[in-house]
Amino acid sequence: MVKPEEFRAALSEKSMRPLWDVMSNIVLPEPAPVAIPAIWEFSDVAPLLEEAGRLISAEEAERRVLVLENPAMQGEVRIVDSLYAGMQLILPGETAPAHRHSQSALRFVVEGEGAFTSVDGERAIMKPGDFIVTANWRWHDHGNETDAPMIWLDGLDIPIVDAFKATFAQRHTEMRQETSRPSGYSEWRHGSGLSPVDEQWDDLSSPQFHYPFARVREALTGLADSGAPDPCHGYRMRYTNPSTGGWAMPTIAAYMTYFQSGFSSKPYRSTESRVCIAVEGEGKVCLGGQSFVWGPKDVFAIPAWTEFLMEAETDAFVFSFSDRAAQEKLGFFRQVAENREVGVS
Ligand code: GTQ
Repeated sequence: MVKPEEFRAALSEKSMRPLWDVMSNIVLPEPAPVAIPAIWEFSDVAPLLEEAGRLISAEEAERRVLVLENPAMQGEVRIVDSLYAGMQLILPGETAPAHRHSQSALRFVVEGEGAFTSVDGERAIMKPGDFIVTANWRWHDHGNETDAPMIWLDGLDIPIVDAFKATFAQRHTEMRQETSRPSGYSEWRHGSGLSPVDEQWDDLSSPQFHYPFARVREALTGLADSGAPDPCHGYRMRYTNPSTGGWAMPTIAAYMTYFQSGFSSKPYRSTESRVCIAVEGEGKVCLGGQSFVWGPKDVFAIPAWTEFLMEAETDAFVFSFSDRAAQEKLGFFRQVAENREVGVS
């Protein structure tokens, strides 16, 4: 009989391996993310972004972005296992040149007002708290014709696309694409509870690509005046694709949450890997037993299956995005609220 080591060596030589050696590392009883809970305080990010503004132009960099990289995944260019996030700066007079790629992107506006991101021929004029979708393979460029810097958080599904090795990217021949519709056009067509008669929207991303904060804020504060918060989520709503009622993006789920001062959540965890950014207000989040204090513009990462507890010290709005949209489509998504699995008897 062949010795076990010799057998393993013979297998290795022929690019094989016994499953029984590795089974328990790959088919796990529950999620074991590589990413760890982490926070990026805006007071740390802002001066470094300013420095980046002196070092390189948006045009030279193509995108002047500081990647928020999970401390447990250095070199992996991601904030959690399945998602990328970065803080993008565009200075007055600059253009981030037009390109397109297989990855879907979202922008969440952090600072500045009036710069634009153009998607597929339409400009979204950005204000703090706005959520903007850049559907995959759509031409997009960013420009700042105001006299103040503009900063936003980018969220992309880069690690998801990479898992499939399905990526393509292209530079446009022009720095800025031509606009073919006025700003606001998509919102007029899809953002008021109306839809164009007989339109068959077959893109996987939302036809309403700009979701201004003002309307979201009004909705959430109105709801808070009208009923009790969810014990785990506070007043939490998801951004929807008005043509389907589903998520605004095919892979990435996006939410806005309102917490009233003094709110303290019950424990929650899910298989989604999540990125949060505080818009207004202050609070604390306990992530897998570790406590983080957050304030406006701070970003924090909640890896998959990490139990978390939120506390709001003041009234607060927190935007978040996760890989839930992809997970639901693939049948992976699970959540546990107040120690009970949701949707499972
Ligand atoms: O603005 O198109 O943070 O293509 C990373 C890749 C931003 C963008 C990022 C990108 C973009």
